[in-house]
Amino acid sequence: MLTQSQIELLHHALEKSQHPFFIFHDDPDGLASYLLLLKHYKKGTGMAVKAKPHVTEEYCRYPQEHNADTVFVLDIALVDQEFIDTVKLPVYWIDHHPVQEPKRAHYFNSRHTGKNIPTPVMCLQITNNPAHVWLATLGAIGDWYWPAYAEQCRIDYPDLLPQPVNTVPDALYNTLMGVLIHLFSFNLKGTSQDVKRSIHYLEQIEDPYEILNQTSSAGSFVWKRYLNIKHAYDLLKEKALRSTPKEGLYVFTYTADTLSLTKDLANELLYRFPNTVIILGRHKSGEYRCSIRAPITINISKHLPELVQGIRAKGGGHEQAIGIGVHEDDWEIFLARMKDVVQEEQRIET
Ligand SMILES: [Mn+2]
Repeated sequence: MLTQSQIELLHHALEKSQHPFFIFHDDPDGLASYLLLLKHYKKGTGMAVKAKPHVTEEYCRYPQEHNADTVFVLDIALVDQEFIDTVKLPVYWIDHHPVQEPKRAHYFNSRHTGKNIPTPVMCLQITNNPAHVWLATLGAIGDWYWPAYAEQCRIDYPDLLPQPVNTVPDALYNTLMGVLIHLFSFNLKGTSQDVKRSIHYLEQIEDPYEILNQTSSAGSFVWKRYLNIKHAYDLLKEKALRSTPKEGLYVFTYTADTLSLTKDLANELLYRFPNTVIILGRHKSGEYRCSIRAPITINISKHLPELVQGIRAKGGGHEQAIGIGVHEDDWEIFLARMKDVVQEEQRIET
């Protein structure tokens, strides 16, 4: 969480800026963070960082093109020092990924207080706007975190998050709040042009029922895009569910050029197959781009060095979730190592 003085500092910076430029992670919590600040301060331009959450020097041109006077970086794990030095604007960076030590940037990371609290929770602290509690709840649950203010969201919108739902997976897969979270996620898929258009319409949404009941043209637009991508997602899920876990390990690979549904599907498969390590790989350009999910009893990132040693594979992540790219010719070696890891972990458990 942010301290009172950090809240005031960020609030003041957002008030003072005439043209803030927001750079945010292209996932539901990154997008919600951006929308919370944009809707409250009613100014600025936003840009989602696709693929890796990593801002490099090349990004300097975007705030410059928009005549921005301040840059706010939201929910992004890495910002190169070259970006901060070259952009020549004040940079405020709010995040919850592993702590960095940038120079000449105002850096806020909830992990400084020893807790991993997602970015939208901190953005709501800054705006303190009761009209947007639903949006901050969407962002937090979208990042697998149950915020205290979810109770306020229940009061504001009882059917989004009905009682007795009180866990993240239950909310994600069995409530209208979960539908909204997937809608945010799916609207961030596809070409940059598609994503830009979706963000443009989401910026206009004030009430979640505009989306769920399609009562505004902005709501109808993002709903339609959601249904389109959901169709592809459901087809893929149907195929994926034909595979079943073997000895605690589930593996499914697919081929797709433009649409990456791996992260979303890996999460859902872990929900459907608890106590299983999930490997979901998208085959593209000679490699398998994988999302790996592990149950709470297994720390999968600890095994990363032995999994990639000596083969063409690269990845990173945290205890229960990693992303990794594996060269197609090394795929079988990688899978064999995964089997060993899962077996070893099961031995420890029993
Ligand atoms: Mn994120």
